[in-house]
Amino acid sequence: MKDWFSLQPEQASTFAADVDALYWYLWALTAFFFVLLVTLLIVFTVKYRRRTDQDVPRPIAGSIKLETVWTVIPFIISLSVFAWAASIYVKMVRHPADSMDIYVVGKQWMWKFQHPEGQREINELHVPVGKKVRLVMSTEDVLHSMFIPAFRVKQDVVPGANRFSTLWFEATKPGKYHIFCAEYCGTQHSGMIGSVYVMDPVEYQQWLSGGGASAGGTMVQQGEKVYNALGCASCHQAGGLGPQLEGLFGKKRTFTDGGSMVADESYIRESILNSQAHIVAGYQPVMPTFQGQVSEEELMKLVAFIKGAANSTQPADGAGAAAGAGAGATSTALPGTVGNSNKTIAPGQAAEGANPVDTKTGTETSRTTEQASPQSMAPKR
Ligand code: HEC
Ligand SMILES: [Cu+2]
Repeated sequence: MKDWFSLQPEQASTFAADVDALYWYLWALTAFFFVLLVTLLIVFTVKYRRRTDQDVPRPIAGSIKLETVWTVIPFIISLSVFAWAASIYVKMVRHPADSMDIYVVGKQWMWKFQHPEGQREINELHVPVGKKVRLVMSTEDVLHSMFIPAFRVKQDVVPGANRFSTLWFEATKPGKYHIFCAEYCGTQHSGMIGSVYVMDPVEYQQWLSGGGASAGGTMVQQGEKVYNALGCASCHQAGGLGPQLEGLFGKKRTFTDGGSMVADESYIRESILNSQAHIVAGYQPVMPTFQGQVSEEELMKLVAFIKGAANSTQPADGAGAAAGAGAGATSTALPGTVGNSNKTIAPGQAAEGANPVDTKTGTETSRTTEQASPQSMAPKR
């Protein structure tokens, strides 16, 4: 692509070619009809112009055949646009099961990213090439919209919602691409920009394990700290008032009102913020709401923790093979955890620790936090 001029951003994801083809199809259709209509307009204007004062047009009686043709053909053309667009849309909204999840919080005026391994970034997002990446997003304040033109993806992030906004892509080309906020969100909206760095997988692993950005431990470990600090385990342990959360993620839940739902990130979010919205069958509506007590980032960590408890068998979100040593360190530290039920939650996740040093730091901090936190020391049954 020429650097000095291009009609479109670079094509850097698996969606890009599809979206562009549809775009050019629309463009070609529009151009074709524009030329056709303008040509006919000019030709007819000349051909049927009034030549003398006595000219009187022939009466037109109408033609079923002609009217059918000019109704059916545009109808079929419109449907072709619909069918094509819908097929691309479905591909975009149906999330692959084997994606690597990155958590995103929008805020006036920045994008905050957190990787499962714990690394945090602001206005910069590093992702590996050729891997399906899913962004699980929410906002701390107003409406924002995540827009990555080179990937042809855009998704609003709505405040006060019970759901996370999600978006996925698979980058196809290493490089640096723009991130925009595509929803006017205040005076510095235009400054809410950033870059995606698409890296070779090996480089990405190096980036992940390098630097102290992940000193707080993996998201699962950080989530466990929040979980303990808020005293969730007091109800959600074996024999507690609430259901045990191991294996919850991805399971179908049945509610007292007869409804049901598959437990995804948004369900866990809703369970925490709006606990009375769906009461799990067989339980009392005693869970308090944690609205206002957890930040968006803490909420995401909790979700990662609960989610991690479900699918220790899932691909470890892009974590490198370097996890081996980290796993050992983590599981030895875990029995110190206060909530009994957590013991089973965490080890499966230990494999996600990308680097032994960070993992160790994480668990050490984790232990201190637990001891320091009055709630987590609250009497357990
Ligand atoms: C006072 C006890 C209590 C506390 C504290 C509590 N919960 Fe709950 N929780 C419950 C009960 C009871 C249910 C089942 C009824 C319902 O759906 O509200 C539940 C349901 C849930 C569910 C849905 C579980 C399922 O099987 O579908 C999730 C997720 C959850 N809680 C997470 C949390 C988190 C995270 C915390 C800490 C921030 C927490 N809970 C704190 C009692 C509690
Ligand atoms: Cu914004």
